[in-house]
Amino acid sequence: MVPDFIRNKIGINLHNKKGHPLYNLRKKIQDYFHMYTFDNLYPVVSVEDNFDSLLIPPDHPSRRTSDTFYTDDTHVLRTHTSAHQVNLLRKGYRSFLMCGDVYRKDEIDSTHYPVFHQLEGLKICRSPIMDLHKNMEGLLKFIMGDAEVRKVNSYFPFTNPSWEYEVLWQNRWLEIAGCGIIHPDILKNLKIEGTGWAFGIGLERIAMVLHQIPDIRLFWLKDERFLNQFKNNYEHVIFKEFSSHPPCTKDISFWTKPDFQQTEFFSLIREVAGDLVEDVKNIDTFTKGDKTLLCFRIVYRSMDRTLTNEEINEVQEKIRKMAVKNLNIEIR
Ligand code: FA5
Ligand code: MG
Repeated sequence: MVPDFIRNKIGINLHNKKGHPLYNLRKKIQDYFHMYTFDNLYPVVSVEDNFDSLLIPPDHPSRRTSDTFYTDDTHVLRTHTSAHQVNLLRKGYRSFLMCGDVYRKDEIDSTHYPVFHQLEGLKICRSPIMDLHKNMEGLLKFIMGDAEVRKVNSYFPFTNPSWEYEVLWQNRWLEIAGCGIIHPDILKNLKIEGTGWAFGIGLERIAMVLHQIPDIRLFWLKDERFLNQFKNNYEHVIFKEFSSHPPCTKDISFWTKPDFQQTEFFSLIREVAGDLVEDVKNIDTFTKGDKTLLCFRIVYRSMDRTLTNEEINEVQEKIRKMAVKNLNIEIR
């Protein structure tokens, strides 16, 4: 089910906190679109809303318990704001924005966090392909100025065609938004005539590029040294590092069976280590028969103090024990 570390994030709503960089950013996006914004939709939604209504097939990997937090058999913590598309269309809305916290079992590194925020837009209109790209390009210029962005072909079950926008950041392309033309079957099921577009933006990713924020965990800090930097004149703020503490690195190796799901292991690490973990990488893989030996390198670093080796050994030991108990693995 849902670990406390995740459950405790429900209701925090960083996107609604005045002066927070995610709030500032979503206001700026609202200024561009002038569309009504739903910003208080509850993040526990039905499997039907999150997946079925969006034509996501029954065997799609994103539905697995290793990727999605289920609160019971028929409900999940929404994995994207798209979960509300069909209900809002059914209620008669034809052009709107939605903004909210979304939840996924995902990688652990500086640009991935199990809770993040999306801003989604949807519009029923004619010539949606032209209108979509005019809006996406206009929006990205409006919020990111001269940052280098590119559009690549992509795939989502609920849009066709689909694209992703990426931005050049620290010498690599970082995904910032998915978008496309609403799948005709979605509109047909709702008996809506016409065409339209939809997009979903990752707010943290854009804010990181805008303010040069190096780690996605920083958004969750209640530290005034973080928050005060964005309170006034946030637009051109370049984040100033206020504390930098040394990392502590530990490796863990274990034998897995074919049922092993990496995201499940990452989620367990977050549950035990919380925000102390900065990065996890699979650094070695060795297969023998139906067993695979995996080695992961875990980088721990606190954002507000120096960690002791003893403290991290304890955390590491807890991860080891819990992994043995819950994941059908064998420590080497
Ligand atoms: C979606 O979630 C689609 N619902 C977007 C969409 C909406 C497509 C409407 C078409 C129509 P995706 O899984 O790519 O797509 O996520 C969208 C954005 O969320 C990504 O581009 C990225 O900026 C951000 N994102 C994804 N995973 C994470 C994560 N773990 N941490 C932070 N940001 C993330
Ligand atoms: Mg994507």
